[in-house]
Amino acid sequence: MRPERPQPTVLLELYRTMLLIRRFEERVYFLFLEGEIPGTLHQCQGQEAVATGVCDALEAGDWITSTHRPHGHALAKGVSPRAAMAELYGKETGCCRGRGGSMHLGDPDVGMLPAIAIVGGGNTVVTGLGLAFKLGRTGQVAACFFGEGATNEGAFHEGLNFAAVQQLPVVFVCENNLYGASTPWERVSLVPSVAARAGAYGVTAQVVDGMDVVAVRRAASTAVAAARAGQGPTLLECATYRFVGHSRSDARGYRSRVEEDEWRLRDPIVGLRHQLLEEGAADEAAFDAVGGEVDAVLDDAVEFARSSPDPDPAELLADAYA
Ligand SMILES: Cc1ncc(C[n+]2csc(CCOP(=O)(O)OP(=O)(O)O)c2C)c(N)n1
Repeated sequence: MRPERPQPTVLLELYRTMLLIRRFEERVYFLFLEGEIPGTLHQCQGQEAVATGVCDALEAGDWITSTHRPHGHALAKGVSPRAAMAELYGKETGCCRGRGGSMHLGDPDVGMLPAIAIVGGGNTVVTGLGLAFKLGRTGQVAACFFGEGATNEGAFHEGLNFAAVQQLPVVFVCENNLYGASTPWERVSLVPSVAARAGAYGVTAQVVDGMDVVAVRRAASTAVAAARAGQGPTLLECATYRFVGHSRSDARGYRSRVEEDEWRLRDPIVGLRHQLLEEGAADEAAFDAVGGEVDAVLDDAVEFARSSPDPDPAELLADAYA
């Protein structure tokens, strides 16, 4: 039986979210190079379908944890572009009042724990969220984004095992983009897939085409439904690729331009656009309208961030616990 295809309005909304993430990242890249945004950046161009598909499968009251590469997760979960941009600028109006910056985006009001940049850090914290939801019988689900590199951290194994044994309402979402910084996956694992590791803990796992937002959303919906029904965690391994370097100072010498070009042909945004045009579900005018809308949102976000106040230095130690 062919899986049911989402309505055109849903597909266009998924397209919009992916485009928002892509254009947010492109803007941020130039603002960083121009010296407007401090620190460093880990960007997610190419990986938009994973954040978008998973977050669309979650309810507003569900939670996510994220990593050093959190911009897409934040926007897909509903952190406002204004608050995300202002956070990158280190402004008081940012979603963490400018204290966190790029690697700590998050907003409890939309169910996103401020991102944890320690690789594998979210994999145990998410079990705490899941345990709280289970004990409180809240009906909520927690999803944890992480890279394949994180699966060589002890925290990945501890988190997965604990969630399995306790049958917690958690979805583990691995974004397997093939490289942990400059290290290829096959150099650090004799097991070819991350999903295979889940079997060791009795966890159901699935490999998903992470360049296909509809496939990700479908797999995530099944996993979220199982978690909500008390059937415990699922691991989704989403096969994806980051089109850019690991961080802003990465010349990508560890992979070939040919490989990059091959993955670019599978761009999730271009792919969905082609499908919608072919099916007659949307026309060029609809895409132009979405593009214009996204650009206006980002113009506003940049303007908001630029004109926002810096945090008050007198409050430097407020909210610091150690
Ligand atoms: C515990 C820990 N070790 C090392 C680092 C430095 N570091 C930051 S990102 C990264 C690579 C992570 O790769 P992966 O988990 O696959 O995520 P991706 O960058 O591909 O999204 C490393 C080693 C860190 N932040 N935390």
